[in-house]
Amino acid sequence: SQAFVITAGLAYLIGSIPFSLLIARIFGKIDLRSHGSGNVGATNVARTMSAKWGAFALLLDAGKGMTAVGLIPVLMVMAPEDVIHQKVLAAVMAVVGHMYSCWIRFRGGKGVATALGAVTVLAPQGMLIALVGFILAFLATRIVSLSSIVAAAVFAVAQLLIGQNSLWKANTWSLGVFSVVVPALIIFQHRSNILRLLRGEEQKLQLRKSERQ
Ligand code: NKO
Repeated sequence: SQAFVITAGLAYLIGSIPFSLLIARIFGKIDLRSHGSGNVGATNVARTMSAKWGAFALLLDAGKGMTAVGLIPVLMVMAPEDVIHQKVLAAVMAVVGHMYSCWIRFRGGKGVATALGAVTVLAPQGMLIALVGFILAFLATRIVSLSSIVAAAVFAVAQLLIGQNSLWKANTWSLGVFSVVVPALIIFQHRSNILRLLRGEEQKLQLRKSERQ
């Protein structure tokens, strides 16, 4: 009903704040969209500024996901049986807001950090398994995009196997849908990375020297 609409709108607005773009503009005096990969995400901040600023961007973008899932249900109180659906809606809309931000012509980032924040609150077991997937893929390849794609896929599989959070339980059908749809969106946002990966042109993460900030 109305509360779901307000939840969706608030979560979208939280997700739409382009923190990476703002950090690069304010502290790096660059337009992230024309530097490095051109992506408005934490990885590109690390690549074009420094690891420190990249970590800051990751923290703020993850914070959007955590805030949407953690705070909106406190502001917009719903019937207990609806709260899980409200949290799932908030999580999806924060990720969508990040990917299709109204402040930057409905463009945006790839949703990894925002989803990470959201699932830290919403599905911590699945998050931890996905994080292991990310770390192993990154240690093996040093390619962030590939590691993000692996983490998204691992999250979907883990969530469906975890069972109590799965499609098979009627009371959490929304979380089951989320666990497939959000990884699919994340992988779709990596389509240019996937083309580069297939051509063998995707670069390993190289950080600038920190004295360049
Ligand atoms: O510039 O195209 P690029 O090389 O920047 O960037 C590709 C990159 C875009 O994403 C980001 C955010 C980076 C976050 C890195 C830490 C992620 C640890 C994530 C593990 C769990 C993810 C769970 C997803 C649940 C659906 O890919």
